[in-house]
Amino acid sequence: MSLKHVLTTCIYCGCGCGLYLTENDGVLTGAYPSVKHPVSKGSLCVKGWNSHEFVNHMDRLTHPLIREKGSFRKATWEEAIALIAKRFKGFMKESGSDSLAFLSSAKTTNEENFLMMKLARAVFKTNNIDHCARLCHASTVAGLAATFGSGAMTNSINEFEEADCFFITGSDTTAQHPLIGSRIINSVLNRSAKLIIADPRKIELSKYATVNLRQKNGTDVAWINGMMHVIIKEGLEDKEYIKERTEGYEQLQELVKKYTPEYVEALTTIPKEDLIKAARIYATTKKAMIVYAMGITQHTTGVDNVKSLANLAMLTGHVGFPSAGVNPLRGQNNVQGACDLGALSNVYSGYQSVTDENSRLKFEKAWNVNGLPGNVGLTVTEIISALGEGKVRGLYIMGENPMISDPDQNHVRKCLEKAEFLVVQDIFMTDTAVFADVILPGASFAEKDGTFTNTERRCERVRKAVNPPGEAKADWEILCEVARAGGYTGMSYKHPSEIMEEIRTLTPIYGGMSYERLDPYGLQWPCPTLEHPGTPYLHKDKFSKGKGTFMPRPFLEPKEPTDEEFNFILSTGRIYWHWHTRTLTERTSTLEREAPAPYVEIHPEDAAELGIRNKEKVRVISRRGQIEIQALITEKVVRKSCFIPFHYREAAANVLTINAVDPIAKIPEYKVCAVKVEKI
Ligand SMILES: Nc1nc2c(c(=O)[nH]1)N[C@H]1C(S)=C(S)[C@@H](COP(=O)(O)OP(=O)(O)OC[C@H]3O[C@@H](n4cnc5c(=O)[nH]c(N)nc54)[C@H](O)[C@@H]3O)O[C@H]1N2
Ligand SMILES: Nc1nc2c(c(=O)[nH]1)N[C@H]1C(S)=C(S)[C@@H](COP(=O)(O)OP(=O)(O)OC[C@H]3O[C@@H](n4cnc5c(=O)[nH]c(N)nc54)[C@H](O)[C@@H]3O)O[C@H]1N2
Ligand code: SF4
Ligand SMILES: [Mo]
Repeated sequence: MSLKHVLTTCIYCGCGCGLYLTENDGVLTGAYPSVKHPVSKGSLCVKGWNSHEFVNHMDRLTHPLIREKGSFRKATWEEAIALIAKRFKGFMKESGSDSLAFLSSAKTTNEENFLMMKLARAVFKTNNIDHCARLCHASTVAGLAATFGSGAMTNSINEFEEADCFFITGSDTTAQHPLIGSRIINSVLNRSAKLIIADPRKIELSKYATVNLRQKNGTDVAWINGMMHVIIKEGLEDKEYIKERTEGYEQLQELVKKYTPEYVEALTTIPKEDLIKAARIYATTKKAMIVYAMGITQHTTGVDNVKSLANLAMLTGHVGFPSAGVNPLRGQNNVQGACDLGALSNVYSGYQSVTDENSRLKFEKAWNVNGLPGNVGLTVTEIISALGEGKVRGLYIMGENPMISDPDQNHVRKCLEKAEFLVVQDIFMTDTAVFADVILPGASFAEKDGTFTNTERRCERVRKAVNPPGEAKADWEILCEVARAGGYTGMSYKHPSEIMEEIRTLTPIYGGMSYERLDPYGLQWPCPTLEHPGTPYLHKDKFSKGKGTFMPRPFLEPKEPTDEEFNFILSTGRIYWHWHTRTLTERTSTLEREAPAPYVEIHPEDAAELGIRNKEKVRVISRRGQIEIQALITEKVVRKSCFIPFHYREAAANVLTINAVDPIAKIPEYKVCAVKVEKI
């Protein structure tokens, strides 16, 4: 008997902690933190410590399954792959390539995301490929690319240890990015760093805050413009920085004129004294970091929100230095990587546009194909709707669970029911997989080699510790088999390191990332050559696009404001213990024990008015559906608003949410819709 210790990267959040998996006799027995790893430094959150448990679970998919006469039967790999190739080729012939669509996965490796987009584009000739970043940081990718030239976190996680001011908005950091949250608390307690929080809900960090702005949900552009109004009025802007490094300042000055603290208070409920205080602290602290996540991005004005934060940072000269910048915290373990590797409807790997002829020619040559499509493809929610309309006839989903994670579940169910041919490749039987025609069993993160890229752009190794169960195979191997069955000979690799060699030659920001160099703790992009040391912070001396561009935006209301009947604002999000659609965490005993059931947070005065007691079941109703759910009476939420974690199928928040999207980023408005709450 001998215990093996395998250094790898956590499967859960974008912090990208380094951890060791322990293996004994072919079974995973535990996980513990790497002490030398730059992010984990000897710590993990509870999900990391328990990340081995679901891998061993008896519910794992172990064989390919094919639907026959309404139920699933075991199939061989040859049968399943041949069926997929035959149906997909058939649709292509009858209805054209854009009758196919592919959902890739931020849970899988960089190499697998690269192959998924190669499969969609080179083999099946469609740009209908997307993944959960669309539901998450699509607003960031669009908003920061337009203002700064790069849609990624500007700084590194360890720079949080040196910052003097954190301005956190729409991020429940200690719950969702625990190893970043703890650095923030340390800086506040040990170094007296200032902490400004702008969040409608009370979060764990609120109790450490210098200023708490509790804005009305969906009013972010208004108060950010208000802060800029105060900064300009008080002469706190960085005039030299604006002149040297930016363009478009006059338009910004003009637009923010009307956002006086009084006007902003009327729109957002933020007391004007607090807005002024926050503006002064942020503008006058040099090492100031803006930190944000879904509270900013998941709106029909998501891109406007992001642009407004970028404007604020440029106005005060707080970008392009260590511990100063704009930091969108990326959520999934590899959502940064899935975007970098081109699992998006408009770009190849490295954000090279599909509409640019030179990029197309470059990839055609490398992949030895003709006629790569030049039209931008459909995005996640568009793909699901097109499936319902019969415009998409074949859909291939790898490692996503839209039945629980997409907005407006009744709509999603109808579309999945109508699917002509659906392939789901996952490690468990999901709420989406039950609609599939073919189910393919994938290997989990502990059962394959590859890389993940974390939120600070650090590409790091994932290493195989055990064999996959039954006949399950690594996603990259499955994708190669589908490509070959589809008649394409350019997708054969012996090991993921060979896929990375192809990625390196086609993707300038990953140019220097060979597997040898990624040992032991990875490299941060841009890393263009084999000699380049990687880049801890972006926009040093100049922005990626040259001059930073101010993009002033006026405040617009959310799509579905409250009215007399639907008089509560519903906001949805997550909790510390669970992961998204719960496929992994409901199979991890410690996590499930701590948070076994869904709930809706309601303010005590609203509960009293409705005659609702704590833990009583209530009905929450929107224009799209209704759920019955336990009430949690708490002052965490403000009056006439409620919050539901979206993890639980038993009372799925997405039955209620609205499928309204940002016009540019196509991200759904998960953070605001109108509901009513009823006593049962
Ligand atoms: N434990 C755990 N951790 C996770 C995840 C998980 O499922 N579980 N998921 C990962 C993923 S993919 C992501 S994207 C991240 C998300 O991480 P976060 O964005 O931190 O998580 P959320 O709970 O979605 O929302 C964050 C905050 O937005 C606030 N908010 C709501 N409405 C508004 C608004 O109108 N304006 C502003 N400014 N704020 C608002 C909410 O009150 C909440 O505190 O977490 C990652 N980490
Ligand atoms: N109401 C509401 N809805 C939301 C949000 C919200 O705030 N509110 N947030 C949105 C956001 S930010 C996100 S990121 C999405 C997340 O939405 P999804 O990506 O759909 O959620 P996950 O549960 O993470 O799904 C990942 C799937 O991958 C599978 N998996 C894990 N490892 C592997 C592997 O190695 N191979 C394969 N093939 N499969 C694997 C898991 O079992 C799971 O089924 O949800 C969005 N939905
Ligand atoms: S902080 Fe994130 S990466 Fe680190 S152990 Fe927890 S879930 Fe894993
Ligand atoms: Mo996300």
